[in-house]
Amino acid sequence: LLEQTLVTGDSGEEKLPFNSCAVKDYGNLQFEEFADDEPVGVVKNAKAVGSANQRLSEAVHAIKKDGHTSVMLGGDHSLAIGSIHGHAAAVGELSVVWVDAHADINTPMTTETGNLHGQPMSFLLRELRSKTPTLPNFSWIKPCVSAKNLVYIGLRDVDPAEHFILKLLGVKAFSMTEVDQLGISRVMEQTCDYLCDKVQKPIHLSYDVDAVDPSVTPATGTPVIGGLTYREGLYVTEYLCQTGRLSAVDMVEVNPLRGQTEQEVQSTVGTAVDLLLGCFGRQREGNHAPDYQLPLP
Ligand code: B3U
Ligand code: MN
Ligand code: MN
Repeated sequence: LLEQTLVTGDSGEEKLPFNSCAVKDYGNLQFEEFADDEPVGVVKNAKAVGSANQRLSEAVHAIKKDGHTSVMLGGDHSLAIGSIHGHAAAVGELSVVWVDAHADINTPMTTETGNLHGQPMSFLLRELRSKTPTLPNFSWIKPCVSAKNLVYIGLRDVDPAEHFILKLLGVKAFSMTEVDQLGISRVMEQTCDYLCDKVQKPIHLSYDVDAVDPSVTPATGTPVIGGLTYREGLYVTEYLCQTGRLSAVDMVEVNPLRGQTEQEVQSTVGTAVDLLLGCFGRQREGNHAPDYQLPLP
C-alpha cells in the first residue's frame, strides 16, 4: 500500500469541522518503482522502501516546518521510518509512542520474514546503529530516536530477537499483559509520566491498527487475537491529545483489500477515522465551539 499513502497537514478533510481544525491535504506521494530490487539477504523491497521513505521524510519535514501537525495515512508500517525521520529533522528530540501488536524492531540481521514493516524501529534507534547494515537506498537515514524516549503499547506478537533487543535497551513496553494488569488509564498515565522530563518533547504517535483487536479492525495485514478494545484504542488517542504535545501521527496498516466483507472494511476504516478524531480533540462527552451561543426563544 505504499502508493496509497496520504500525507496531510492536519486531519481527515471532511471529518473535523466539529472543533474547527484547519486541514490541509498534502496529497498522495508518488513513489519510485525498482525493477532490480533484489532481496538483500532475506530482506525484501529494500530499494523501493528506502526511496519511498526518503520522499516521505522530506514531505513530513516540510509539513512540520509549515507549523502543522502531520498525519500520515498508510500503508505499510515501514513508512514510520520516513515519517519519524522527517519529524525529528524538523523538531529535534522527540518521544515516540508505538501502538502495535508487534514491536517492529527486527534488524535486517534478525528478521525471519524479510518484511521491512517488521523492522522500522531498528533503523531509527541510535542504540542499534552498529547492529544495522546499510541497505540500498537507506544511506540517507540518520538514527534520531533514543531508546529511553520510546514507549510501546499493545504488544502481543514479539519475536525472540525483538524481545532480546527490548530488554537489552531497557525499552518501556506495555504489552497486553500490562494493559490487562493496570488498565488502559494507568498505562497512559505511566506512559506520559515516563516520557515527561524537564524538556517537554513533541510526541510522535505511530498507530498500527492491528494493535486493536481483529474483531474491530480485521482489514489489516497481520491481525493478532487479543488486542485493545475499541474503547481502549480510543482512550490512547484521547489521552495523548490532551497532553497538547501530539506533533505527528501515523495511522497505518489499514488495508481494505484484506477485509473479507464490506462490513470488515467499514469497521476497520471507521475505527481508524475515530482514532484520528480522538487525536485531534473529539471527546466522547461531546464537543462545542468556543464561541457557541444558545439560540434565544
Ligand atoms: N515480527 C514479524 C511479524 C510482524 C511484524 N510486524 C508485522 N508482522 N506486521 C516480522 O515480520 O518481523
Ligand atoms: Mn506495525
Ligand atoms: Mn502490527
